[in-house]
Amino acid sequence: MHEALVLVREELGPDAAVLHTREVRNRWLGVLPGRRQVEVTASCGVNVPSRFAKRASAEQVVERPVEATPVSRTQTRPADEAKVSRQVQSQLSSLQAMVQDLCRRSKAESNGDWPEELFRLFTDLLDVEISEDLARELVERVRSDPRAVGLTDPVMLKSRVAGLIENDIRASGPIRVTPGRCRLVALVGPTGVGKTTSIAKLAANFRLKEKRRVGLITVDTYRIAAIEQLRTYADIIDLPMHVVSTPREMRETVERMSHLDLILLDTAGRSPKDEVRIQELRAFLGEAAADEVHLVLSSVAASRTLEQTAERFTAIGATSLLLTKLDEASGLGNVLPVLRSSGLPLSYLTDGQNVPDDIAVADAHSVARLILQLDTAREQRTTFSCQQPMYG
Ligand SMILES: Nc1nc2c(ncn2[C@@H]2O[C@H](COP(=O)(O)OP(=O)(O)O)[C@@H](O)[C@H]2O)c(=O)[nH]1
Ligand SMILES: [Mg+2]
Repeated sequence: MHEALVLVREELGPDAAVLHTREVRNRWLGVLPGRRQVEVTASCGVNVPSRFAKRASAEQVVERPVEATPVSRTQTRPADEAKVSRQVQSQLSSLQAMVQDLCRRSKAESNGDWPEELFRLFTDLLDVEISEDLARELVERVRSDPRAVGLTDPVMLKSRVAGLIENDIRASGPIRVTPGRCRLVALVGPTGVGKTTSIAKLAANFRLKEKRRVGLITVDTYRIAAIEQLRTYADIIDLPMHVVSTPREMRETVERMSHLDLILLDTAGRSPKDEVRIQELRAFLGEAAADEVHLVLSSVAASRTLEQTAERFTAIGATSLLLTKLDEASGLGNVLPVLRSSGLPLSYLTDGQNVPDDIAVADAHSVARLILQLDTAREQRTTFSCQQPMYG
């Protein structure tokens, strides 16, 4: 080894990096021990700490020099390095995936005596981003469900879970507009979740398809662009629109618009952690005497964030949840906890930026299947679809 390393240093210089060494033992006639050989693969181009940087310590490592014949001396070129690096990267990625899968499986297997089909169900639930605890709870509930006894088909089992989820969540149905009775609906929530876009979708549907008299109010005076955004929609859909900057103005404006069938109130995005702004919003909502306050949540947010946000906005009067950006979410299991724990029913779902098309009334049956990505011929629910009509 010592000799081989000296050869490497001579040939590739002191900065060469040893990539690989191995001892090769030839056998004579296939049985008798032959000469010991070492194979050293080194490069002066690959960027790993050089073993020759500290001469003394490198030599200390070689305690017992043996008769050695270097059988391989490899010098890599930059093109080779890129190739090697790509190979290493792809091997690392597949290793990572393998480890993750193993971790999942070992977690599943630590769940007592689940038969194979229930392990599979468990990992299917994890795949749609349902948390481990919740997935375990759902699997246990399926196991103790008399109607699931003997079921082994993965789709049928998922279908049973869909039934459980469907029972756990509530839907409010569409906004019920009665001509001549002004209904005021506010959309609240964090910034950038799609409040204004959803207002435009709702306004366009109620105005253009349902022929209701609709008006818009915005209290989002923090950004000029926000007012312009809503005004553009109001102009296109041909709706009256008012900007309100104080709670007092709110009351007057609502009174002035009370001849309409529906007033949609757009609000500025509020961080659930910003207590002052949240209280300010509460004052506006109080003056508006909103009939419905839809908390708009992005389905790409983390589960815990969704729960905390819902808790904060429920305290200031949110009455339902409107989930946006379903098209951007890789799995919807993260929304399940907030649907179960907030106590708020789901009103609408949105799945894109197109006004007025990408919105639908939520119903528990479809939402449960969307969460589970049940898209089988038997279930026949491959696409984003809702059972209910848009209007009340
Ligand atoms: N992909 C996707 N984008 C959406 C959806 N809803 C709204 N957006 C986009 O999200 C961004 C913020 O929307 P906006 O209505 O201004 O959010 P606001 O700050 O809550 O009023 C805009 O680019 C919208 O087009 C949706 O359902 N899916
Ligand atoms: Mg907005």
